[in-house]
Amino acid sequence: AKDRLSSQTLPENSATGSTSTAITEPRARLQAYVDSHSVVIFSKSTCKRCTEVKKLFKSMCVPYFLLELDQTEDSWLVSKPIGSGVTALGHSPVLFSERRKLCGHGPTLKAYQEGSLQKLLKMNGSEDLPGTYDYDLIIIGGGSGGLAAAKEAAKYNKKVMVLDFVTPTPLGTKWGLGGTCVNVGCIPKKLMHQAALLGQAVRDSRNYGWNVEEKVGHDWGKMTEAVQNHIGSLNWGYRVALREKKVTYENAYGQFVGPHRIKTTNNKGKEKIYSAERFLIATGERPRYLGIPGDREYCISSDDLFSLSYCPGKTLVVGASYVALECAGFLAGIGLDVTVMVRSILLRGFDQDMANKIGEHMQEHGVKFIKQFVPIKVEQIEAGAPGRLKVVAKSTNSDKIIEGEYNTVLLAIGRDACTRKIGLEAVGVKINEKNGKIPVTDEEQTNVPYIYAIGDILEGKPELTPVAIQAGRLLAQRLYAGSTVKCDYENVPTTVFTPLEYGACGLSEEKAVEKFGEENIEVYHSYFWPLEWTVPSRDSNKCYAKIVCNMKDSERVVGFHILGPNAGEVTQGFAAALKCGLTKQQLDSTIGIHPVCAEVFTTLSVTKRSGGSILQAGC
Ligand code: FAD
Ligand code: NA7
Repeated sequence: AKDRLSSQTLPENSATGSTSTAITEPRARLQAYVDSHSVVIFSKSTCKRCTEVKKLFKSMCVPYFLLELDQTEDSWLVSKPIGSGVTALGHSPVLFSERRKLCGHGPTLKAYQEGSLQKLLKMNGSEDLPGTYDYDLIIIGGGSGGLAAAKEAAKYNKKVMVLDFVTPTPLGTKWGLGGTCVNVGCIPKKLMHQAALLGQAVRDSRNYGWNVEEKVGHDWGKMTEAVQNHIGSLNWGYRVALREKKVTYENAYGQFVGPHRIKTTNNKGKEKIYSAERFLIATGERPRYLGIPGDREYCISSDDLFSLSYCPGKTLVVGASYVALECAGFLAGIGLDVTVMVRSILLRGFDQDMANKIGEHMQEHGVKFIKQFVPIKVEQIEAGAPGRLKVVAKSTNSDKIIEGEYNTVLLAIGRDACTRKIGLEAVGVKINEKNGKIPVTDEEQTNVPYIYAIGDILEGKPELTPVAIQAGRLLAQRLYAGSTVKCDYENVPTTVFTPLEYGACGLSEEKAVEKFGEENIEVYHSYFWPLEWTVPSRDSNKCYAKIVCNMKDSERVVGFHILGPNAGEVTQGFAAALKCGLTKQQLDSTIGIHPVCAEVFTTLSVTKRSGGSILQAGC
């Protein structure tokens, strides 16, 4: 990255024509500003280009002295040049750094993109920068976000490297390229959920005339092998895709060691140093542990579950997050004895009406819940695959202690951002010390301008694969293809794959009430009974549809919620409608598809406020 900024000191009084005597005094004043501040911006408050440049300096956290020329007594400056080469103040800002004049808007932005502005401003030890960089972009983390950004940047002929390294779990589980979603998240989770749904389908099939033997067993080993084979093919596909796109992939752990420099360590302990003009942190999260005796020795996390070499048997799931409930759901669905230990509420952050209905449904289908308890000790009674474990737990609202015996204890009590061991202090990237998350601008830039971050490690953003992918792609397009499109983190749809699936987009009822006030919210809702479930005569009036509307804004739909089969498929389409500003009236004028579950949204007529009956008897 070459320094392409021209520089000069403020010229002598060289302005032309009759104004030359008149400007002597203001010129001295301007020169004094330039002399006494390391960065000075002369701007016009109404000028868009000036605003962009001010925003840039703010985002870089570079302090500057600002003179809004249209708001000073030196108003003549707006229409007159202040020196040779310093023109058109009305259309572009004029900048000085260390008494050197920088060119206006365009060149400044370009210099920033190339990194030479940062160098000129001597940011983050940039004096010590390598003359040329090994890579244009080094991405730390080859998961959903990192791989998407790498492939996109490579499209624009950038030299890109991806570092991906999986630190094994306390029990030694590790996996291949692709990150959480592919290896220990969305993919195996959804496939195991499907295994459970098939169990239900086998039972239903008897009512549809299939002669299925009374006892139908499930083979954990076969399921896990098939799931892992699929994951293996995905891992391979990612490697091939990187090679085809000429992205360098290193299976090594990355740690910043200084400005623009990273150290990589492979599984044999071999270290290398690389430099890059820019870096992208996409290191994701890993499961949290309880910090009680026996947790790391005897408990597993979702990182171990999907490749467990033996059937987990009687399982205690600790936590009530979506990961906890999804795992509990499919384990029960394949016939295991499952108990969930809940510290406070189910699915914190999700609509609680929906969360409680999920809990009731799981309970009716055999999942046991121990509420308001937390484990305090896990002991091994007998080693084995699975062995036997004793769990001692304490009530959260009394001194009551309980004990239970399980084959497996699965911890799903949240995930920690992988940001504390990657040398961020060496480059000055700030994290939220409480949760390790990285705050970024709306362009995914950290407080260190040449370092960006995306995915699960971002503060206050949805932790979902498509979000990480979208952010990564758009970032690469902005950095290398002149795009200005930013990632929109609003109205992101999601689905919880519990036995009764839950799809949601927009606000929960609680959040909508908080935001708009209860009196301004109308909630329309209804139970429904999927036609397919009527013949086996199961789960009547368990599925549920709800929309939350803002009465002050033409009953715009601000929250969409569905509990039922294929909730993700249903929610995806409605999410597009919400993005387009869907109103209740538009939903009413939409003709349904019969006979499907989603048609219920075109006929919602009962408001929660009215207390009217919402039970349905079929079509
Ligand atoms: P990740 O995909 O986690 O990738 C980060 C990568 O960086 C990892 O491979 C990690 O090993 C590597 N790494 C970390 N530190 C370093 C380092 N210093 N050097 C080199 N490499 C490093 N999302 C959905 O959208 N739908 C779902 O249904 C869904 N289900 C989920 C189920 C479970 C059980 C879990 C745990 C998550 C689920 N998610 C789901 C969330 C989804 O997996 C994440 O949002 C997504 O993977 C985040 O992508 P990322 O790029 O931020 O990080
Ligand atoms: P969350 O959403 O942070 O949920 C953590 C859950 O675990 C929640 O139910 C907590 O209960 C519970 N928890 C937390 N600490 C404990 C202890 N010490 N004991 C018992 N229970 C506890 O995490 P997720 O697993 O959903 O994962 C977050 C991201 O990972 C998600 O967005 C996906 O991207 C994947 P609480 O409600 O706090 O009482």
